[in-house]
Amino acid sequence: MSKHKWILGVLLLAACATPGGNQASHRGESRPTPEEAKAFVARVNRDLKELWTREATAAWVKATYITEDTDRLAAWAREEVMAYLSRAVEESKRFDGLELDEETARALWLLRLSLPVPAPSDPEKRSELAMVESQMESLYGRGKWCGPTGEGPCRDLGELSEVLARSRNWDELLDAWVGWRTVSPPMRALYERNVELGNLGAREMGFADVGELWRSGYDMDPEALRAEVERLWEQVKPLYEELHCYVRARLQKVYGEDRIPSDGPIPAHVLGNMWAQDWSNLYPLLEPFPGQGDLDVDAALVRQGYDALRMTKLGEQFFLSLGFDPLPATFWTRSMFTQPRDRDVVCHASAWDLTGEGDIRIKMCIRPTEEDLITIHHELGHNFYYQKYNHLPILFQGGAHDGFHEAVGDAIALSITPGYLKQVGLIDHLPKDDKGLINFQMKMALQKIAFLPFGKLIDQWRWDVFAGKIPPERYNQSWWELRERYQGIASPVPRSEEDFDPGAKYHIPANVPYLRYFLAHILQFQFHKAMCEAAGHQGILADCSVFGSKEAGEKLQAMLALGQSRPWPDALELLTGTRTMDAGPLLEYFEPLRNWLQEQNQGQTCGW
Ligand code: X8Z
Ligand code: ZN
Repeated sequence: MSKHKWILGVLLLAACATPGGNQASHRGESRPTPEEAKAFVARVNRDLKELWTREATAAWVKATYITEDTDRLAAWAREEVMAYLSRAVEESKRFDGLELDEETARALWLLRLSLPVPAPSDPEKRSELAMVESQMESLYGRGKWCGPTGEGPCRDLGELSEVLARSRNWDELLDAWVGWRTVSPPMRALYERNVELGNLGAREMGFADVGELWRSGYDMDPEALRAEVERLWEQVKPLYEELHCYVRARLQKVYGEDRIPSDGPIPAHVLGNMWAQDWSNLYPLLEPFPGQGDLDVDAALVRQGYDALRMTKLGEQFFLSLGFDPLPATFWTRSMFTQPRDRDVVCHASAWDLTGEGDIRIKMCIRPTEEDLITIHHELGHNFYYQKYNHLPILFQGGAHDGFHEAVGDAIALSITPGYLKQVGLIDHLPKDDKGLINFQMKMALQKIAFLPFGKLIDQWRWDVFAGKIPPERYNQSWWELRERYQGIASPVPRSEEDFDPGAKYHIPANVPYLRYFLAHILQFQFHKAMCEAAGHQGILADCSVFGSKEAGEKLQAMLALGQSRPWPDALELLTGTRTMDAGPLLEYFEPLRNWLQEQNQGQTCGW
């Protein structure tokens, strides 16, 4: 984009403040035409591409170098986008009720959904919201626990997560768990304001509140979406309960009956992860058949001297084997692969598309672990999705719905089977029999099944917060009620409204909707099954790796290339032949483990 063109764009915006530029019809002097609507959309697509590039550039610099100054720069750039969108949506209302072609109507609808937390049109409030958002994310990114006296040594989230992952010492775990949660109380007041201001913005966009805006991005009535989520949850809940039952009994053997109850929730700090959302770090404690098949990828990565770049190359290789185009040279020079030693950054992994035309990157603090290798595949899934839909107008550049975007890399990572790991030399020999399969499935279930209730409850909490059903004075209490109800876990120490535990999870201060991950955990098994069929895989789903299958790659790419230009069932149908989300393939995948778990749990009191 030329600088000259950009300045012109800004001047135009400032001068007439009408993205459509057609003042006459705005005043109602003549009824707008479908052609005008089309021209309006074309104009908005052009403007947004520039504005989003500006915003993403500032956001990138801030996320990779947090200071008060980059906070401000990012907030200003965001403010401009917010201001533009408020005006554009207001203007687009003149096309309401007009008979429009499908594409134009869809683009106008997507325009209203394009900011997760839209700003009120009042300039002061808008600027306040932009700053509130920027500050919350920075508080998270900068967060450290310096011990009870505050004198250090200080540890960041990466270091504290390492304790949660590897330590089996109750008090050490507790210290890291409670310590990280000292980072979030200062976010509480900001979050309250975020809710108030966001809701004002959402109402201007025509939604009851921010939660309704979020539920409106699924090509169905927002209430129907709620029901859809419940339906999917009911499909998978029995499997989660079996896993919970087995894990609790085994943890009781490690930590004792006085610490792990037989029939109550599991303390949240002993599950191997800061939020108890992924339990795979407990695998060494829980391995069903010890020594049957060596799945220690962590050790292999270290032994073979894998660094961040080589791990990322391995990820890219998988996509290339499916026929995807390589990542651009700038991906390798502009991404942030490791944690810098000299400054604060937002380490939470993310994938970026800065320009909508090829400047794609990842930002991660990669360590040589299997968990990070899988996350790399997750992030690359976003990048390859960007590449596939970059040809579309910017308003159509997005996942079929946001769960699709999150599911692509995960679906690929489901092909990281013991067979594939052997092929790339990350394990020595294949587990031979059913025992090896159960071991592998346990590891997968600790990632995928353990996640499901967490994936669901985060936005259940936020939907109710935005709707005012959970007022600030019950933020923390209601958070723990949901954690207990869905995950069957409990805080290991008493909590109060002095705390703000939701803020200790990245997506809350960063305002990233979370339902997408729940849906992705269902969808990825649908994608996997469809790709395995295309690849001609014979045998059980858990054994399938589509590595090297151009047929699987072609089907996947056809779906990705639609971006969000069509309702998501059209996209899903292209790959899977079905138009509904369904946990059937997930249940099929875990069938062997489920039978095994049922046997193990016989005679146990499950539930909490
Ligand atoms: O946030 C992420 C990705 C970036 S989109 C690393 N995930 C969720 C989380 O970490 O909580 C992936 C799984 C769920
Ligand atoms: Zn993601």
